[in-house]
Amino acid sequence: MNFYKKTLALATLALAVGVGSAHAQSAPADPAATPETKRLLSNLYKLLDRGVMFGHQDDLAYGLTPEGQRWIAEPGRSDVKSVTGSYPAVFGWELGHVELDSARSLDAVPFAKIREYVRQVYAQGGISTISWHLDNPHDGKSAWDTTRTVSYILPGGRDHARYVSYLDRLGTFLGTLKGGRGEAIPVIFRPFHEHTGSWFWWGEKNCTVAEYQQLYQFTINYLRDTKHLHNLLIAYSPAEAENQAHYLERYPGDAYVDVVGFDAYYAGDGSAFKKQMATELPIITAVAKEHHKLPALTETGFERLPAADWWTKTLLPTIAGYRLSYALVWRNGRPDHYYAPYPGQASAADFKAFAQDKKVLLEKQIAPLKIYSKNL
Ligand code: BMA
Repeated sequence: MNFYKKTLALATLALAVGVGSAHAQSAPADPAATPETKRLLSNLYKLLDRGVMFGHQDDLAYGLTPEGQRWIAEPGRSDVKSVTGSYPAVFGWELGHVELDSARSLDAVPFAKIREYVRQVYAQGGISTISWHLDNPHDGKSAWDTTRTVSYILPGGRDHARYVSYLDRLGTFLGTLKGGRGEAIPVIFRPFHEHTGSWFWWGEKNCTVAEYQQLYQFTINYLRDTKHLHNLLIAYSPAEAENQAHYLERYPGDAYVDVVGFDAYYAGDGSAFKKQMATELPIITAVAKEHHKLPALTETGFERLPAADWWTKTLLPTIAGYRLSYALVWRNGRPDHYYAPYPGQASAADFKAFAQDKKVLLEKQIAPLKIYSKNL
């Protein structure tokens, strides 16, 4: 083979095994992403072949005792670990009220603790994802205040300066998430979630498509360019979507998104949950493929878990046929508001069986992979 033919053959081989596309697929949306962030995302794509990572909101911050009473901030304690022997692979944290310079989140967790937890998770080889139920910057009420707001806080708007001050506080906190060598800890940031529901001021009935997209883009650009944060993977996370066009209607663009997910809760007889899952799991699978993004079930759960077999008979069979990076259940906030079992809870044995399924990944499975420092 002469040099020309050899080069051509090698190039053809590279294309055939998908070297080029695999690389493009795993690059973060932020062109300046840190090495740890790039490595994490590339490894998350590889992990899609192994199974779905299990996640739990505020897992290390609080939970419930076998008697169903609250425990708060007990070092090392986790309801998921108490039941299965392993921490979850993914940990959700909530930054609502960081924008007010408050010492505690809207779920009463001190921000100093959240910083410690994110560091602990990173050191353990797990993954942190961050939600932000920020107060309404227009009228100072909560995230659930649906007064029309977005036009006021965009550049040129009357309350823009206040929104920027919120972003400064958020960005400053995110900038303190550092590992042992001073490196920024990569986190999956999930702003303006559940916008297809209209229960938050950024919901689809409360702002136009263009306003939502501008808010999303302005926010991410500000965190990247002004706050110099390059450790963020961004999750786009609507609630219910009727079809792919609806799912993508307010998508801010490939340059602003790394993870395509959705939030879906089981309630009542579960018929709405089943319908939503049957509609949206195929949508995120297709969108992930077309846009080269990572698919995930960004929030799910069944409040108070009254069905003892929900994990293996409902959740697992519903998601088993899909490639999903992770599925995260919400917080064990109160005796009447929890989504992961605690020892003695009705679904604890079934959750253990779910966690033992070879397609379900907990921290025990992913920690040895050293996803921030090694390429899988
Ligand atoms: C909701 C509930 C609230 C909480 C909020 C933000 O689903 O759990 O109690 O304040 O999420 O975490």
